[in-house]
Amino acid sequence: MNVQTPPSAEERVEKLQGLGSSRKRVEDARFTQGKGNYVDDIKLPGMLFGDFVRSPYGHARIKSINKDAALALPGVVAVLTAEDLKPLNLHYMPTLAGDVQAVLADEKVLFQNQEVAFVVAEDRYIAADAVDLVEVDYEELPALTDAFKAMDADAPLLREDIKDKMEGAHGPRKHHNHIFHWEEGDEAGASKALADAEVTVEELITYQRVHPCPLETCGCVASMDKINGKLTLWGTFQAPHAVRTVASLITNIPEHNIRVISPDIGGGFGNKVGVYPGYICSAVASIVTGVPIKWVEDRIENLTATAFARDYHMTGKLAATKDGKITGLHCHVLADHGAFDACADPTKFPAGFFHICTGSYDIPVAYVGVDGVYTNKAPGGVAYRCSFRVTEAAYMIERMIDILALKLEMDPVELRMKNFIRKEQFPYASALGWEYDSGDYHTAMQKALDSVSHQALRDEQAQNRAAFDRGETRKLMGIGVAHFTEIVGAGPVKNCDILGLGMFDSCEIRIHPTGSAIARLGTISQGQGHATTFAQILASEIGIPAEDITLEEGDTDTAPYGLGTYGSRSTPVAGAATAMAGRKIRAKAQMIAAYLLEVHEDDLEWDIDRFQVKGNPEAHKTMKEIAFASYNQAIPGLEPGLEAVSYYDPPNMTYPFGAYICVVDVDVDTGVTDVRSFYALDDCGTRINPMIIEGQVHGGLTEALAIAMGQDISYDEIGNVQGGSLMDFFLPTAVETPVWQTDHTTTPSPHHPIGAKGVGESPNVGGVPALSNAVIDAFAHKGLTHSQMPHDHWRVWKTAQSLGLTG
Ligand code: MCN
Ligand code: CUM
Repeated sequence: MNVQTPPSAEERVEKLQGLGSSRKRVEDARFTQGKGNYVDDIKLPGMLFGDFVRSPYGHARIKSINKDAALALPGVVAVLTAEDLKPLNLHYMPTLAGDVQAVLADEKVLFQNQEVAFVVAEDRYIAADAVDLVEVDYEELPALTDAFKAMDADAPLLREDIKDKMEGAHGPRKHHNHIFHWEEGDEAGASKALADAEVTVEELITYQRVHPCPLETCGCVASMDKINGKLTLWGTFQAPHAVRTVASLITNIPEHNIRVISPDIGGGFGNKVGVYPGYICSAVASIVTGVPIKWVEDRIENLTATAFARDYHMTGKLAATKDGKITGLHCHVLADHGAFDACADPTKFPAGFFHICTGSYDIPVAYVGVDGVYTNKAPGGVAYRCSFRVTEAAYMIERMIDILALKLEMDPVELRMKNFIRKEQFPYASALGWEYDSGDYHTAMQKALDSVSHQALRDEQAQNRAAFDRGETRKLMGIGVAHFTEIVGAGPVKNCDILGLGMFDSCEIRIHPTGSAIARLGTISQGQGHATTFAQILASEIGIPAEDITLEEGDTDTAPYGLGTYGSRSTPVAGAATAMAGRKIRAKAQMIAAYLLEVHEDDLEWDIDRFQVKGNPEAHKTMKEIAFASYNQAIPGLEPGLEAVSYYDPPNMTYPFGAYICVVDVDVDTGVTDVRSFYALDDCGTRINPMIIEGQVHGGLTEALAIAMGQDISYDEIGNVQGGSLMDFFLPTAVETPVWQTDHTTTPSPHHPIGAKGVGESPNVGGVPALSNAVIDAFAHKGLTHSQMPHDHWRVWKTAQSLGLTG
């Protein structure tokens, strides 16, 4: 007889591929074989194509538009201008920041490549040809591209449409180019700390305008079915449900008649949070023509007209004692929002979570004030692994700490260690109003220092500097340290909403009779691997192997309402909803098991993938057996089936953190900076899938390298955008990318059901200051306190030259 031994506990755990397993990405079989289904893969019968006529000017009045030649081209179906949208009241659309944005330019253009007319044609080539045939007569106006001049008395009036609007979303407007003033903290207290301080430092720290530049550009297919009145919208949406609600509000199509689908998305990085004119124009064109319309941007359109990132001018001031105890922080930000305030922040926070800028430090008093201004640049603002402006906040404080260390002649690590929030201070109430959930910064920093042999590096640097001075080398070594504190997982509904929609998230689970399952979430993966990792959370909660769980996101007709994926919120919020919905399944499963085993529920205990009778593990029912019973037995007092849904409103955000150390070698004669090594320790609480986390960190660090070392979307005085194509905009390849060394500590979140914190944006938050600090540190002994990013070869060479170091 063949007696099979039952699988051991370890084997059963292994089979689940639950929490902590480096399960391979289930998405990749599709992606690596060209079987993804992106927006541009959607082809519907009779589909037409849209393309935009865009402004060549940064600021100009539109005197006339002549469509005749374009309409005469065979294959052209329509040319829409603002005049056509006005009767529908759709020539402006609401932005996520309480402003309005022109869908098609109304009398004026306000940034280069702004949408002026929408051509609809039988194929995209005809549409492109017709774009060239639309004649627009412009009268050029003086452009405003320097945010520091936006509120000058003689600054040009940009937004004529709101010139009489005295109130911004957050208080009175001070000037016709002023958007908002927003502040947090104790200004008098911070000023007093500075006035009383033994040592102070001050610096203007600019985080340049950059762009997330996802591989797939933005696009959509709009299909209005005139027979049943249903509008279906496939698009590059990071928040499909919110798009559905906004679409219903602005078109008056009832929400149940709108179906929004985010298919596979080829990278979002925040670029796909906003609503763009292309979506509206495609929907309008489809409603009017009754046929499907596709619109997909090209690379230049994406880089120059969709959500940019950063463009923050931050004046930081730190007060400290002579021995390096920080006593206060004061920061003012001039925020360049471009021509329309289309910043995608939770509505109450026009500067996002910038007020996490006290960072990892126990700073007794702090103040931030932010003024947003209009300029003749593309709108947007929050994108690019930013955690709602945490990137800017971390950059400011981590640069200021290095500047203070220099003034105090103290090692920047020692200064950090001295001011870190201590482990026993958590939960920690920051001076700017946040409650940090958990952290152990000293342990993380020490592990980082030991891993890279920090002291040996400093010794080597001292030798390098001496050798440089003796003329034996032309390279300077720089060591950059950063310790960041992130804030991710918006939520709580009481603090965070988008246009009134509270930022909860959701998961709905349905167990099938044979013991497999489908889970649907309100979030949407853009490459983060949700289908892999959220099944893992569930596997550990309900004892069904991850491979037997289908995960679905992005279709508003089937997924429960959620606020989408950005701000690294999926794990903190939808991940929590997944665990909670799983627990509801388990609670019902327990009742079923009790009935089947003829015991009281309290006599059962959960064990990996089953309920067993306490003290008698042989008497058990596996989740698979319970699933079948739920469909097959009439259990008194219970409905058939096994389903659950959770809408999760997190009690707080999560505060991941990390310690990064970077070593660079700068060639002073060429400005070429070689990243010799980069060590990144991340603590994101309980780790669901270590391999996916590592992938997230590698991607985020590569984007940090891109920003710190080369990316820049700048404008000349007349409003021409520079860096608007990949000829000028730096996108690192494997050639420029160094080897990333990753590490971790694990400090669970006390309020998240499985203790997990987000991680998707952390490497960008910490990576940029570490790289920037390293480059500046290379010159610190020659008197350099700060230099402007990006640290491209030219700028670094100019720095060397200004310090008298070039040959
Ligand atoms: N994860 C984990 N354990 C944790 C935390 C996260 O295993 N403790 C896993 C998650 O389960 C998920 C991934 O790591 O599979 C990222 O999770 P999370 O930090 O919750 O972030 P989101 O899923 O909400 O993704 C958003 C975040 C943002 S805001 C940007 S911007 C960014 C980023 O993700 N855009 C990306 N990483 C990206 N990665 C890819 N490939 N493409 C993008 O567009
Ligand atoms: Cu701020 S970029 Mo991400 O939040 O999608």
